[in-house]
Amino acid sequence: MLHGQVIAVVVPAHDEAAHIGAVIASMPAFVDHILVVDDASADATAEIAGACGDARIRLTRHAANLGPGAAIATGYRQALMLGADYIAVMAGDGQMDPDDLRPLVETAIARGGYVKGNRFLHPRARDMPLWRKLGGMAVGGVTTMMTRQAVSDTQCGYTVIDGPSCQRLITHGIWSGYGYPNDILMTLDELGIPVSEAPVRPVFAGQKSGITPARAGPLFAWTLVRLALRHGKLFLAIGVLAFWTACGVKGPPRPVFAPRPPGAETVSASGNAVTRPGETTGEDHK
Ligand SMILES: Nc1nc2c(ncn2[C@@H]2O[C@H](COP(=O)(O)OP(=O)(O)O)[C@@H](O)[C@H]2O)c(=O)[nH]1
Ligand SMILES: [Mg+2]
Repeated sequence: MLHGQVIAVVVPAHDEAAHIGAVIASMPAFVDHILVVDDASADATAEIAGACGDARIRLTRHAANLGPGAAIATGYRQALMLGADYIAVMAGDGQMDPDDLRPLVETAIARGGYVKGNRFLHPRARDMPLWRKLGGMAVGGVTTMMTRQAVSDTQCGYTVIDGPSCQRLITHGIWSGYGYPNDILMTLDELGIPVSEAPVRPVFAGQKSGITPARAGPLFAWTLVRLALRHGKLFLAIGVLAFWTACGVKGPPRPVFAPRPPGAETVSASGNAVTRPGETTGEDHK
């Protein structure tokens, strides 16, 4: 607990066997629940998480790979069922400094709503690869145009949300693929939920991302078009599409609105037990 509040941390993880153990081991003592969501990893991510012996862990396995947004949504639903007052997201790849969690949560307690980490505001901002920084700023600029929120590091996944706001966000729905940070910001704007920022240290220590420089341009252009359409901003969608076409980019890189198949989640009891893909424990966490 922190300042009398129940704190949960959602840890989305896909093929993070190399990092997940360290992420769990570094979780601050004030965290009450660690909700690891294994997004159908092909490696030993779930086994390592399940074997680390931390009583705060609750491990969920998606039977199919649904994307980082869907993994976060699964964790959010569980955190709400556990009665968390504040829910953070900390990636399973070790790119989020656990020392930044406390100030993020305290900002959420002070201001309410949604708090987003901002790597550009941190003294170590120069540690970010240039293409990530410039690409992130460009996408942030467009997202800010689509919302009334001046958030500069829109692609940072290190966040905290208060329980009631999380309930409203989940009821509205979260985009399953890589556009989820932008989708969440636009949904929060529509719901009138306040967004604040707090500096977080950028960590780039050789972790692999699903976003490569070659994939980033078409992925973000397509994401922004779909986002604009989803949130009723047709003219912006046409503008982005025109720009994208003018740049000679062909075809979307992958579908982003992955449906959630029935029975896609399997949930273990808290502790070390790990369910196999396709098996269930009989608990209904949807
Ligand atoms: N690449 C990828 N990551 C996923 C997926 N589902 C959950 N994740 C987790 O989501 C987090 C963020 O993904 P990552 O590729 O590192 O995004 P980035 O840090 O913004 O480049 C990581 O902890 C991943 O393990 C998925 O389908 N693909
Ligand atoms: Mg990452």
